[in-house]
This record gives sequence, structure tokens and C-alpha cells, in this order.
Amino acid sequence: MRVDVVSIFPEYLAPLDLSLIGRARRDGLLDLAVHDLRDFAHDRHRTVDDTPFGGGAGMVMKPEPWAAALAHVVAAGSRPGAPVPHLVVPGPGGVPFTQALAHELADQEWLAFACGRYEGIDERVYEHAAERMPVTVVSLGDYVLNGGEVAVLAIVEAVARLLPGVVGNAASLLEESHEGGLLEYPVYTRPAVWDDDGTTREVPPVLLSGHHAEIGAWRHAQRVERTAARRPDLVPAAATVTGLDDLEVR
Ligand code: 6GU
Repeated sequence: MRVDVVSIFPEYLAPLDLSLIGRARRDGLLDLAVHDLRDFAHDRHRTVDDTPFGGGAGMVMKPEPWAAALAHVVAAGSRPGAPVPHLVVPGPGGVPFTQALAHELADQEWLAFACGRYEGIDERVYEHAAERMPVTVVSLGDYVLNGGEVAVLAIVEAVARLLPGVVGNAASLLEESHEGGLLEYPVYTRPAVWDDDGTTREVPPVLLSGHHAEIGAWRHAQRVERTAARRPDLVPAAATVTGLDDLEVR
């Protein structure tokens, strides 16, 4: 997969050199390039923002540097069979980013990300881009970040780990939270009995039993219970969660 990211803070994307994503890049599974939007501003001060028409707080990202940056991305990455990228614009006004959307993005050959800052990007950039490539505005959740960069880190990580060969143990992809509509079951490792400050905590005995069917049934029950407590929206028939007490880790 090819990924291009355009940002006024390219350094924000440095973590994409690390861990599984870094290895995927070095292994040639992920071809990722980060571009500085200011390289596509044409005045002496490399201006990318201006005051909003109609008034209001903050600044708006100007259209011309975005058009130039996206044209550069399209030209630089163009190869036979992958004519245009799917453009993802992170923003709190987008469609919710879910595991299902991560799978859809993982099926694309080429993704480009446009990181907005300030109060947003001039709306005409979305129209201009949509005439040239598919565009999806994507939100991580119902809260506000200062810009798209942190969202890109999250989205690229969620997508890249679905690419063949990026996660060593493919089986580990199948049993996680949000695969199959339930949250993950709790996991334990040695010691089986852990004494800490006078409190003894034991691993649930069923996990030590060697009975695979019972272990499977226990894990499924844990997934259902946990999903009902933390994410009742994922379990329509679940018992109602009444307050914060029900969300405590216990
Ligand atoms: Cl994707 N971007 C920004 N700037 N804020 C957000 C977000 C994205 N998702 C939630 N808040």
C-alpha cells in the first residue's frame, strides 16, 4: 500500500518510523511519504492560513497550497493501475472511524491524508479534491483534536496492521475487540497466583484447566459481559448500564 500524508507538522508523523509500521515500511509492505504543506505555499512567508470570510474565531487553511500539494502527491505517486489515491481528511465532522472502515481503507492501493489545522480547510478544497479522487472525511470520535496529525497516526496504524504480513501472527487479528462485534476477553499470564501488597490475585481457574471448549465458552461470556458493561450500544439486548459505577475496571 502507498500512503501520502500532507501536514504543516511533518515531524508529528515521526512515530510512523517505529514498531510494526516502521518495520512494514522497511519490509516494503507500506510505502509512506510525508509532505510539508508549506512547501506548496508560494509567498515568502510560506503562508497556509488566512482569516475566515464572514468573521469568527481562528484561521482557515487557504485553498491554493492544498491544491498544489494534492497535485504533487497524485503526480509523484502515480503508477499504472493506481491512478488516484483515496483521500482521507481527518476531522471531527467526519464519518466515524470504525474497524469496518479500517478494513475498507486497507483494501485501497493508495491512501492520501490531508491534515487540517486551525478552524479547518477552505470548503472549496473538498470540492476540488472530490472532482479528482474519492474523498472521505473521517472522525476518531466525539471530541476535538488540534489537527489531523494524531488522527492519521491512529488511522494508519489501524489500517496498516490489517495489511498482509504486517502483524506476524494473523490469528491475533481475528480475536480482538471490534472483530465480530464484541470487545476482547481479558487475558492473563504467569504467575498464576500473584501476591501483591498482601492481596492475592488468581488467574481464573478455567484458564488453567486445559479444557478448550470451556475456555472458549468462558471467553465468549466475558466478551458479552464486558461489551454490555462498557459498550451497551454494541449489544442491543444487553442489560442497561445505569451509571459510571458500571464502567469501573474491576
Ligand atoms: Cl479525525 N480530527 C480532528 N482534528 N479532531 C478530531 C478528530 C479528527 N476526531 C475527533 N476529533
